[in-house]
Amino acid sequence: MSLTVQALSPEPVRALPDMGDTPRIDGGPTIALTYGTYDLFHIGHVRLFERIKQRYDRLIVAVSTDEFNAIKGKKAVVPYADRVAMVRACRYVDEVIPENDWGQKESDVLVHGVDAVVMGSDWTGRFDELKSLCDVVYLPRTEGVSSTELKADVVAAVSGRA
Ligand code: C2G
Repeated sequence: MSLTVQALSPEPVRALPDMGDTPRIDGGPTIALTYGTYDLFHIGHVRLFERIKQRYDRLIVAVSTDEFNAIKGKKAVVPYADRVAMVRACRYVDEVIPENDWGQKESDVLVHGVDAVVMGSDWTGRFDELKSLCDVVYLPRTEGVSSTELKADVVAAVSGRA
């Protein structure tokens, strides 16, 4: 009877679903990735980052460029460079990358060794195609605040309707 040693194929390293505090098999920091425009940076954005960092060791934030927002049919009040600076200044954020198109997510996950893509609940289901590569987590939005509402409040205030 000959004993042959068969090389085991290395399993992809990633954390268990939504239990971000579970250490990675390679012992490295667990990594989360999230996407957004972050226009008129507000408490809803901060609370999302805070909750992600309660679950994962590192947070990478992909900020939509002005060109990509045009593709999304959105126009941010705050220019891209300033939105990046404000997101980067948030203590929960470890790295900022640009979001240039809808199709970059799979390569972002692979290039950055992401354990989980985390989005607010208004995106529920829309990132599920990534589940073959990493965990996909949707967290409840912070109620009562949004960039759109803030814009409407400013317009109302300026036009004396507030
Ligand atoms: N968010 C939240 N609570 C709010 C407002 C926003 O948790 N009150 C979350 C959203 O759910 C999202 C993130 O903050 O996960 C960023 O929101 P937006 O800046 O509005 O992002 P959006 O323009 O929807 O871009 O490819 C995905 C897109 O880039 C998402």
